[in-house]
Amino acid sequence: MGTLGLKKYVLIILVIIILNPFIFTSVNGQSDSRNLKITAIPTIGLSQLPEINYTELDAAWNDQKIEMLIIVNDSSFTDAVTPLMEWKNQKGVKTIILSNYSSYEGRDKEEKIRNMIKDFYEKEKIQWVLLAGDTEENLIPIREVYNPDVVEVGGESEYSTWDDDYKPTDFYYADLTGTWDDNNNSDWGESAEYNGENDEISWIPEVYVGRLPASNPTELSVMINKTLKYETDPHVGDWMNKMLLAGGISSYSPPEDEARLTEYIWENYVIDEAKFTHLAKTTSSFTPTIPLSPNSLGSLNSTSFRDEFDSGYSMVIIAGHSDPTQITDDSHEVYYKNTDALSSTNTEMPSLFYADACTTSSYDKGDNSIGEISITRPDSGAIGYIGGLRVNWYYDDDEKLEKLNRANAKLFWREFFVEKKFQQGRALYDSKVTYMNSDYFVRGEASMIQEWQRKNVLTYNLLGDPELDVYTKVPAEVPDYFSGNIYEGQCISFQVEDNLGRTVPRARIHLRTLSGKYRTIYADVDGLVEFRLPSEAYENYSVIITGHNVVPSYFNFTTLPDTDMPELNTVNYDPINPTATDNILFSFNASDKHSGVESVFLLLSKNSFSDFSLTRLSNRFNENKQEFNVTLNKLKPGEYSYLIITRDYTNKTSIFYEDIFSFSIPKLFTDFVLVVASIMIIGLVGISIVVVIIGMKRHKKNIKNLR
Ligand SMILES: [Ca+2]
Ligand SMILES: [Ca+2]
Ligand SMILES: [Ca+2]
Ligand SMILES: [Ca+2]
Repeated sequence: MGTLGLKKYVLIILVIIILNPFIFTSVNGQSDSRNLKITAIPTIGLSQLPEINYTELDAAWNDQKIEMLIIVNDSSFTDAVTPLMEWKNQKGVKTIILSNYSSYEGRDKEEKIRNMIKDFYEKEKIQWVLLAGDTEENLIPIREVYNPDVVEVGGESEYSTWDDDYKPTDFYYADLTGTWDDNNNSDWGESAEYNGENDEISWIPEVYVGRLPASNPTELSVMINKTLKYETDPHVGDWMNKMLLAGGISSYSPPEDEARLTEYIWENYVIDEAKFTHLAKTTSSFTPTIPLSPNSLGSLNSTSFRDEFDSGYSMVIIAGHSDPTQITDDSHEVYYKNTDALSSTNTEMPSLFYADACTTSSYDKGDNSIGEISITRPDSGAIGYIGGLRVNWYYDDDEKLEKLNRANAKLFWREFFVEKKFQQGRALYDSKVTYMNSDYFVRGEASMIQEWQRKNVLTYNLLGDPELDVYTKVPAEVPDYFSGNIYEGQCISFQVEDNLGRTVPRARIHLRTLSGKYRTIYADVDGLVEFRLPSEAYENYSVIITGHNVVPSYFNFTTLPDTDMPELNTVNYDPINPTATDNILFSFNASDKHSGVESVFLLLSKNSFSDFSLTRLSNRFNENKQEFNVTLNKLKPGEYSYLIITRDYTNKTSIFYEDIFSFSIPKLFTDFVLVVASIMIIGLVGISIVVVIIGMKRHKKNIKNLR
């Protein structure tokens, strides 16, 4: 390994060297300029270096894409949703309100709205869609999909007089790549079985969808204000760290205990994150585990669920049977009614409410379902409600809790707690994908050609803001990561942990300037974030950090000018005596105290840089590495000199050169090698002939084997 401990003999931009070699000597106070090959360098100018391409960085700071759409029927709803849009924009989720669906193509309003969402999905970077209006009065209609599950199952039908063939779903607005009507017969979302060829649905959603089922602007304001208060000024209390789980009896014969599911969820997911209360009603074949305090086990009955719910829980699941207005089970005891929802007293403690049951969220059929009432309650009830619009399914003897309803519920809470997807829309839609990729499907027991599978994926929808972070703990502020000196063009990296030392997964770091820069960077699931500032000094930045269990935290800073020249600390190459058959590995350690190293250039020349090859090694915008390595192509024999240039993110350039920056590739001894080789070949042939001859003599019978 050739290692040179580099002293900074040369640190000056090349232009100066070119103009006057003596300046170098005086600037650096180096009387000893013996190593400089200044006269040999003049053909190199900095203009020959490729420029820093700031396009991507500039776009990130000046042209942030839209991330969220709030869709209203008409401008009479705009005022109601404006405060939420303003807050989303303030925290850095770039959001717009749309009502101009009628300017998009489509056979009906649903298709126009979806084409509008698609258009923004293709042009912008939208992840979140909030449908701000009820399905009735044709405000924001829901897509009716051809999904005759009850007909296929036989002997079953939808609740009441509801249609057995066509079922509503907002999944239509989330999957933007499926045709949804391949054969153009206005039977939407048909499976390949009915369509005759292709599944009309692509089952991977592109955006996360939620709905606020408001019938008028006043109702919408109520839900918007509840959402806004939850995000910006919540009632702080122990409720934020609590989950209520309730499992009833789906069947006495055979015994089907949903408490098996709710127990599985707390044992595997909840216990590491939150306190909980488990309410269970069971058959004799299942005895729930008694959890350790402060968690508790209680009996599920006609008052316990309602009373606990009203006492305040951030997260709630109940599993049983139901119709739109009451949740019950095979014992016919009623655990929760729409009238309970209408008088909920969990004031300023609204829950993410998951109802693993049929039809509780049939918001397209009037306004009296448990789901719709829970979400529309002012200040109480639900901040998010996930439930079925229609009948949905479970299988008996589902030991692994991997089928239909149980898997849907289990995987939702798994995404939420284990994958740390604390935004309710993300957890819901990602859990659907997880379900369809689960072992149950992989091993071929389930398929999306089955109408009951389609039904379960389509019918569980979200009422509420899909982007909202659900609390699992009392929130805390985060520390000021911008308190030290911050330089123009600097790459900033840190791990977001709140003031209690808790990691903030997917934390949102939003920065803006008065000059119009606006950028949001998301941390990864471990809270790690890395991004680069623009190369502009004396810019004043406002920062807001938000995220799961975070009190919105505000900071500001001003960028300092980069006054530090980029350094080259070491250069190595290997092998130290290279030959024409080697691929030389060059490695550099470069640094810059302020904006950081942008590129290291290696110039290699056989003629004192009259011409040279240029190798560029760069940092990406979101990295700040100091070690750079490159393996060169094989070099022809000759005497080589090399020169290294380091550049920082403010375009400051330093050049490093000494006359020991050279090596030689020895001339290939081609003739000699050939002669030797032919002698050897002759020798080998001779020997082998001898062997063969001898062998033939000795082993005539085995002659074939000798070949
Ligand atoms: Ca069709
Ligand atoms: Ca899709
Ligand atoms: Ca409704
Ligand atoms: Ca610098």
